Amino acid sequence: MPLYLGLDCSTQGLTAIIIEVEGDIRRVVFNSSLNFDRDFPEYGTTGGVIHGADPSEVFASPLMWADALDRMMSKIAQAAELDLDSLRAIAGSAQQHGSVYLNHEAARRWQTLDASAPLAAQLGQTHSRAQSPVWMDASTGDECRAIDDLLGGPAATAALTGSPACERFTGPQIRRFARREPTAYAATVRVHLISSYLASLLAGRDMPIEPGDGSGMNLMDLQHNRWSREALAATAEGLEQRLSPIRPSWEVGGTLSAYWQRRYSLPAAAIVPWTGDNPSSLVGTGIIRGGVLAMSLGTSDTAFNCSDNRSSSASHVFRSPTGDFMNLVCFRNGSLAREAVRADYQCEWDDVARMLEEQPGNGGRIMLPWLETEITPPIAHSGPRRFRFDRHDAAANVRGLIEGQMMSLANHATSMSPAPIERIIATGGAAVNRSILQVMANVFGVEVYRLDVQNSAALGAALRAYHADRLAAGEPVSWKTAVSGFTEPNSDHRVSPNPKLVATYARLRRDYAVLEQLHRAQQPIC
Ligand code: XUL
Repeated sequence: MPLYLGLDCSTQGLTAIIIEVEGDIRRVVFNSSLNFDRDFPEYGTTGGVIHGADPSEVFASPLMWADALDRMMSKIAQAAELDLDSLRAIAGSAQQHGSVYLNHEAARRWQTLDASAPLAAQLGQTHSRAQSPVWMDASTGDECRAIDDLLGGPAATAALTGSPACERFTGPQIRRFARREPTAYAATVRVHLISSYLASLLAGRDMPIEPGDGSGMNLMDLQHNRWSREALAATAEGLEQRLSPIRPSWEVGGTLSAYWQRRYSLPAAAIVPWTGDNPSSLVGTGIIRGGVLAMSLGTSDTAFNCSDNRSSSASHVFRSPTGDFMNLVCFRNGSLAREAVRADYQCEWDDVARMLEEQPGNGGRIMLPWLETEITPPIAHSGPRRFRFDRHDAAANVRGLIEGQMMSLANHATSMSPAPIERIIATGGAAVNRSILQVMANVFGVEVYRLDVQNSAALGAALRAYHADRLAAGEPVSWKTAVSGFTEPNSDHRVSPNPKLVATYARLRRDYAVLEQLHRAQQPIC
């Protein structure tokens, strides 16, 4: 039976999922994760990253990611249950936006690796920058302002690239490096995304950049899936020659290099371009058409959809690996805010559930839940705003926060979605909390499902590997066929709205929108 490997290199670890697909038989046959802090302590990371001298600088070592890839391939090779001769294709995803800087030695070294020796030890002297800035890096504010100014302002940058210049995006990272370390930039022959870097290590040569992850760089012309001359010029000199070409997501870009084939007795599997973790999750949650909204309840909360139209009210518009657009709104006040309120009022999750069920709608009391500065809407001054209650009422505060978050998500996600939202797929750590999903169902007025598979990005990668392999074999499958059997929501995990409460929240959502409008800061922040 053909096997397809999907890898996801997230901020905190590396996950591999292998699927087996033939006709109606579709199942996950391998699912394993490595954690950077626990399994690679020699890199000294916390949460998968290290902070620079300036705390706004956040990095990780590209060698750590290479090391993790090597160890994961070794785990896969040792999995007795897998017939790896049937491994047809490998795709992947990685945390978005981070950049890897390579010198002239890299491409030659990738071709001449010794299969009897570990990968990372052989990659010394191939990087022109030892540490890679990652998406949590916030040191590029000046660069963002400069790029926006050169492109005609944040709205013009967003119209061209899908997002205003954002601190965590790759273009501003490259600009800062080129200006602060011109000699090291001059020695850089290739700048990769983390995704395209890892794909290149598998193929043993430079792999292309894929439009889904390319749209997180402030460098790609989103409409045409090509490098934007203006954005390149606003970022750094000689940048185009340092970037791989942008190629379609579904186009096989290489084969597994001799190093991996010999080291782990693997076949010459096809290497499919890697994408970003968010676009990959879109496929891994089965969101390949409009009308379905994914809600990822994580450190921050993110709502995203797949649409043939780009939304003007999204925080970011990326390309979906299906070729459509992925509209995304990002809320900084997610799980950290929920945890902060829970800690403040010394509640367990059971207490939170009880409070939410006790008085849905909070008796008309509303909180604008901006414990931290907020991205959506742009709010520069932190601190929750309470209406008709104060900080002493624990239950009103707990309900106020979670209901406020859900009303904000609903109002903004609805204005981002051209098609009516028919159903929500909830993922992320807080999605295991049924009482939160119940508030979500009541506020949105639609059914909410939780997916069984935890790592939707790695699953999405495996599904993309399958889709690209069939296309290359001249037996293309539709995206619907590609995701079927893996991404159907489990009806045991369905949460249905209560019609009476839907009406209550519809009224409250209007009040919420008015209050939010009154408090919106003037200046957008990213
Ligand atoms: C998306 C973003 C994060 C990273 C890490 O724009 O910055 O979601 O992809 O997961």
